[in-house]
Amino acid sequence: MLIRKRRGWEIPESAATEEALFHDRRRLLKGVAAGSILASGLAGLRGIRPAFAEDAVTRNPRYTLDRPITDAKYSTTYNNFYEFGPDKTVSDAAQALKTEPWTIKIEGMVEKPITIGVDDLLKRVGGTEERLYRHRCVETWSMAVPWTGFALSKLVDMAKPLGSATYLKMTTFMDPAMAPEQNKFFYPWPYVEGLTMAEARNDLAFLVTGMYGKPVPKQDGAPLRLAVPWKYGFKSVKSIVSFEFTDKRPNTFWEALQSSEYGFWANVNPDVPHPRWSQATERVLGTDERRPTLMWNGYGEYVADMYKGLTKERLFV
Ligand SMILES: Nc1nc2c(c(=O)[nH]1)N[C@H]1C(S)=C(S)[C@@H](COP(=O)(O)O)O[C@H]1N2
Ligand SMILES: [Mo]
Repeated sequence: MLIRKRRGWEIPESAATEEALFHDRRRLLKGVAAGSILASGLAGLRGIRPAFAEDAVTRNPRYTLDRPITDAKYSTTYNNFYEFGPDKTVSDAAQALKTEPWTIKIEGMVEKPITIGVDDLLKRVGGTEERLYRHRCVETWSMAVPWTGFALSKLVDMAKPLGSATYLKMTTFMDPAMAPEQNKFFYPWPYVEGLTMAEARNDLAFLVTGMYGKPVPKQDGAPLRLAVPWKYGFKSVKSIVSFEFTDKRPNTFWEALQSSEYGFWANVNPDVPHPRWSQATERVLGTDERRPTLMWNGYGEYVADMYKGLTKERLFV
């Protein structure tokens, strides 16, 4: 008999049904009243976090791909998540990540700092949408993924940053008992990333809560991670617990480790090699294909204008 091993991010069917029933009772009752079939309603809710189970996620047609979507079996098993280990095979170890409850701080130079649970945050920003994005790791592998989430600009609007704020600093959880690699002193934990305010307000900057129509797996940065697809993958910080508005450029994790190789900007550019390898092409996960890497990872029409005049910055490292 074939017994499929349950992925860490799929909760048992029994639990999903119970939880969905409890949190989504109103929708269910409405459905029953309208004579819809109970069973199909439940199937649709399976494994979906209650906060966004209310509506089916709609795909935003603005973001299209030039390549097939990467099969989930690759993008959920080939990962970078250094809190759980330096290898690509961290998906099992990452199941130690405890995502409930998950509290997020919006702090620093804002009108009114708040602490909010991730489900409440989703309600405050008005729910989620799906976007198809490319992802290009600085190590030259790439993937194409349907993310579910909301524009980072919505969080910025909600936060009401002061005019003096020039950067948004985003920080991953810090819990060495849960993530043993955080005991290693040579890493500058916790993982920190940052964007300018213009970048944080850019339409493309996306906060991810789901992947392939399901909650984002732990190994991919549950329950809330960033996707900034015109930048190398290390900018897309996972499992965020703090958004801090500041007037100081954040000292980001990889830049702190090795600034000559991983800078603050890290915009994708096939013509600017990494000090140790070419960035001209990329290996598409799940295929033998190498494709030419695109300037701004193909997102120039959305982002190139932001960098005009920044001639003194190392925009592509
Ligand atoms: N907190 C944290 N965020 C992180 C990383 C990490 O190690 N820790 N790795 C980064 C890198 S290098 C990449 S390429 C992407 C990988 O995301 P994926 O595993 O979902 O493909 O996450 C980024 N975000
Ligand atoms: Mo990466």
